[in-house]
Amino acid sequence: MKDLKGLYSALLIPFDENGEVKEEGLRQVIEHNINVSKIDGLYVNGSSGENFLLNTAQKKQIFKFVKEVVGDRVKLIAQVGSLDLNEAVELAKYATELGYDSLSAVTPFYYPLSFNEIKHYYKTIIDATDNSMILYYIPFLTGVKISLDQFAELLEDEKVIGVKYTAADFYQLERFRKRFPNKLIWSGFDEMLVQAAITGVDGAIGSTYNVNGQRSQEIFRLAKEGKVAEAYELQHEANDVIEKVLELGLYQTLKEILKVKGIDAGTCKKPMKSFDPAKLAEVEKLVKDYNL
Ligand code: SI3
Repeated sequence: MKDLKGLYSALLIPFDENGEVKEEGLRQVIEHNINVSKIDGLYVNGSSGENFLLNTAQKKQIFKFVKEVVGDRVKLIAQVGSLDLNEAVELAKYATELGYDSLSAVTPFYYPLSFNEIKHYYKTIIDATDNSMILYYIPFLTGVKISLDQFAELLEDEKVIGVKYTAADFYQLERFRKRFPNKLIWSGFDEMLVQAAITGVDGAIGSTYNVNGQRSQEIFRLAKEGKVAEAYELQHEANDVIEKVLELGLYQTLKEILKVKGIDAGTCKKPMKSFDPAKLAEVEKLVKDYNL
């Protein structure tokens, strides 16, 4: 199996006003990620891909198109988690046949499911293919919390190679690292990359790496080498960017940054609102000031 460590962009997807995928724009976003952001891989159909607003055909269209454009140039992880377990299985098979390096699935959300139900969900997806699985843990959006012992149960399956951990619980992260030294952890909060790197994660997956990849690679490298003060200098810069992006609207503003750089990053899928054009000058200033 490929070494899946490293920094991944949670791929942004350009949409037109009707909510259809703009394939030529997507090609440009992918090329920017590979050639300019210098990421190690792409996390496809995650939160940043507005996945939970898409129908099955669109999810498949994106998996297929991304693989065609990327080939084997960078690593590819397919997020297939869905409240419709049949859809999750269908997508898992589809992405595996396309050659995705690993699957990932968000914890099932909305309905308060028992841990046994969550286990069954993962087992069903995992058993459908021979691909590996990365748990996608993002409790602030899903409302689903998993204890260390419950993680241990999910990780018993050898095909579960690790977790994409989007939580700021650094105590649990430390306990996880100590207890499962052979499993992989990708940090999910770009604004806490230094802290995650010091805690021993193997990589990171995030939305802002689409536009701030090289600086983030440097943060990760410096923190891993123990050059914490230097890493923090760059994290401060990254967090200036992230703070502004969150203020103006996360995915809309990341797309707007790409547009300022000449990339047709489209708009967000409704009901997400579009970028407010009155704020364009603020984005242009951000790109200039932080050399994005
Ligand atoms: O596509 C994805 O699944 C993600 O990008 C998850 C990732 O953890 C991002 N979280 C969300 C909700 O978008 C972060 O990269 C996040 O955008 C960033 O840290 C800014 O808060």
